Amino acid sequence: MIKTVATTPYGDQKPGTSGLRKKVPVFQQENYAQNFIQSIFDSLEDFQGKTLVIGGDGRYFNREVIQIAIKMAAANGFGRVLVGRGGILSTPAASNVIRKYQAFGGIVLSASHNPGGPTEDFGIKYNIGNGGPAPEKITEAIFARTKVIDSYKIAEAADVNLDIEGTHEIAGMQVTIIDPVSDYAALMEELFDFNAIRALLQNGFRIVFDAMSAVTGPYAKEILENRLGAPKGSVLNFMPLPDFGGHHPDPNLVHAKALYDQMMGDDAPDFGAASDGDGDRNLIIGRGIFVTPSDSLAMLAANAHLAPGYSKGLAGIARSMPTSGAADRVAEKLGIGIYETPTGWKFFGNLLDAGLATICGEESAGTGSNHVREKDGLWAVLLWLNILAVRQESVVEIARQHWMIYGRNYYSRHDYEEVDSAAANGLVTALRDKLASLPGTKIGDLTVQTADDFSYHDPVDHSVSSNQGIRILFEGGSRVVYRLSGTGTSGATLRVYIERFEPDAARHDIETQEALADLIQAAEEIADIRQRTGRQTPSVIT
Ligand code: G16
Repeated sequence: MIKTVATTPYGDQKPGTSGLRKKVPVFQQENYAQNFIQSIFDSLEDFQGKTLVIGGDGRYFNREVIQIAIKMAAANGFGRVLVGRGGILSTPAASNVIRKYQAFGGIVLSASHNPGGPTEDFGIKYNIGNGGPAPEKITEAIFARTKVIDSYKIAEAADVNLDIEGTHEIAGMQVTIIDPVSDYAALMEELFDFNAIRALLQNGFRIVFDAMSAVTGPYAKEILENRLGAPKGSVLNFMPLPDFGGHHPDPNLVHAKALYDQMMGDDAPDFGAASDGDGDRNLIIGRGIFVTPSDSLAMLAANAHLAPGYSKGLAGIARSMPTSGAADRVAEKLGIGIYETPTGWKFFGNLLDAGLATICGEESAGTGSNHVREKDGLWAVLLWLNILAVRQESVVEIARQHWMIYGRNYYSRHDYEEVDSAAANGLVTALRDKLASLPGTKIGDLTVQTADDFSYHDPVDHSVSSNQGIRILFEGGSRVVYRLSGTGTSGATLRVYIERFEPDAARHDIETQEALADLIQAAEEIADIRQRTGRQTPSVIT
């Protein structure tokens, strides 16, 4: 039986950088999730009888929304839904399932690296048939629909048992519960030389992977321990928990500090890594060295040909604007294209589909390739391991040689979290207002060369995305970028990205904050951060 339920719109369902993210109690309001899901379906065309993929990162409220989404998909005319067992699908695995089974699209339930639990974060994101996040044209249509929606359709049926693989029927629609891991693990085996990695691990190379009680646990156990033979216990916190064990599943130096300390300590393993809530981010730490995400992108791109899946070379590299220019130097040396996009993985989709880029990456701990249309945490770990297995050198040796060849981009991001929204918007407006007057300004030894608000012209569909971040470029190539996060769920988060290029190998050993000290000071002076935000220091430095 299909029911049409009357509803009234909510005014705050605007998708951010990556879908709609709100606190759980917001999502628990009457019809809140239903309104958004119906608005997604109302913004799509020609999906009758087709397949929809549904899965999430296992966080609190995941199972409830999955049941709602299944019943609404049936009522709206989908022919089949594929759901990960236990409601689990990591974001890259969901992307793979959409592509492999030629689904019409997918609903991914996650708030990524944000905490989970009854008062923490939840999210809903729609992915299109290429497996990637919906482009702005669709997210804007969804938002427009949420503002006027007056009813939704749902099948009246019992809940589906999500924990047993098999096929059921709801209102004429097939519901198939699939193993969330096997398709993804098979794809990784195609891309990487598992024999070489297995041999590396058998020869005493020690790894530790922290799944942060989030979605990558089952994937990492199967791939790293079962298939590649890493000793049991190499994967930590491998049970996905609805509240991530009370932790913040963000693989950065603050929230994965225990891993960092272990990797910097005596008797550290050779390689440490972590992934986030939904499995698309990665943290890479070699013994005694943290590899910044921007450097990791550049190093992976420079060495990708050592893995079977990339042995023919790369078509191009894409990075988000705030990501450091380290990858640009690799692209230049390889003689391939480099693309600079706004923050948000959705902007890479067109470049990947058009075959312009093979590898993409972001400063926000995301790296991925054309194997799916999402960033992919375990993929980055496996590509690193494949490179390490072939080169037979340590992470620190590979990093040092890389800097020697290409120079080093010192890089840091300073986040001011949960700042008053009006104050944060005021800071950005004031910056925008003075952009034209900044060139030529001297701050200490630095001189502003150019200043603008980044606008992206998509080379494939020619769409334009404006106001994507304020860039201050100094003479000599150093840079400060300011933007407001599009993924936070309370107040505003100001991100300040600071970068200095250092070609001289004799100066590659400076502590990062020290190497950037004058730029950090300039960033403060230009934007008046302390006074406008009331914060003396950033809440997170990565
Ligand atoms: C999402 C996006 C990324 C973006 C990141 C941070 O990642 O997919 O492209 O870099 O948010 O965005 P912001 O700086 O606006 O907070 P995730 O891992 O949260 O899905």
